[in-house]
Amino acid sequence: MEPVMKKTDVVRAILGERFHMTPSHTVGKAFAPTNIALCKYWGKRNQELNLPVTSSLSVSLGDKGATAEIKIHHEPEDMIILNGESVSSNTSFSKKLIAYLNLFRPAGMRFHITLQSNIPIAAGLASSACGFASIICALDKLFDWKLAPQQLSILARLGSGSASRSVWSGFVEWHAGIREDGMDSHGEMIAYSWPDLCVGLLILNQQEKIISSREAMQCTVQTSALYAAWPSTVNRDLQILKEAIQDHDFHRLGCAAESNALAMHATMLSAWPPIQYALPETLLAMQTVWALRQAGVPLYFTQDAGPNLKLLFLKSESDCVRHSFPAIDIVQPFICN
Ligand code: 2P0
Repeated sequence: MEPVMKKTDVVRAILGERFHMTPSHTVGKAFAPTNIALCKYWGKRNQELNLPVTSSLSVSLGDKGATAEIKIHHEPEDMIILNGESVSSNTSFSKKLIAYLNLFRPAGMRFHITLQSNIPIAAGLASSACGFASIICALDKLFDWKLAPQQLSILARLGSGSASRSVWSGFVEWHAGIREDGMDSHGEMIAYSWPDLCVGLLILNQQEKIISSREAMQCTVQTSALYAAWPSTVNRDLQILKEAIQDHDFHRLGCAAESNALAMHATMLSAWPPIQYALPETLLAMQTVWALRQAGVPLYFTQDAGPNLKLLFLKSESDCVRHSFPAIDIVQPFICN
């Protein structure tokens, strides 16, 4: 059955007359940070528009993310350069990107896109989130659309759900919304800073995902009996996280984030076929975190659709965390480098 509302309908509704504008500049360039969800987006109510079942909440990772540079390309095909290397148009990466650009290009126009990312692609570090967010922001500059951040967030969501949160730095809540056209499903910045907050990126395995998060969430929604409990888990965790952010209550923030991630993975374990992103090294790292916590170190983790962990702690614990996890890459989301 054809979806009622298509991506192109959303683009036309937001751009209006601007859809027919020719580029005002020779190049549009924008950076978007990657984001780590403290309360996860897991499950869609609309596959076409990437509309989520629940709201979610993330923290953007400062200067870790992607920079997109887009120009008009006077050739028959788009040219895509990823981290300095040209990418063939028949890879799944290019196909996804070209399908996204098709939503915005005036007839016959081709683009030259340079995407530079300073995070490992496909290592569960939300590379598609910052990729699509940087691309829509670069298109906005190229065409001089001057869209509002919430409109950019809606358009970024059409590429990848979590990209709707990468339009901002700091804490961001993505409101699930209730409308069928998704015009109320966008990110919103939570205007609280937390300079001492650290996110440690613990790359445990760089292999490609066993299953894409898109397929994994669909399988979970369709087959997991535990998924019925997910919306109420999210409601509880979102409330706690927002209060913890306001109060700078690190313990509450860490507990809610870790518990939310584990609850999401529990829904996957109870799906059929079962989905398990953790590897032995993931479980070992979790056990180290739990042992340190038992010993009094305020340290928590979150895990996305991959085997790697993101550790949450305050700056005062940095040395201790580095000692236990020498390979960790520590980011302070609220401190500019
Ligand atoms: C999140 N993830 O909130 C959750 C937690 C993975 C685990 O958003 O299908 O790449 O493109 O909307 O955004 C990854 O999902 O999925 C994700 P699509 P997306 O960060």
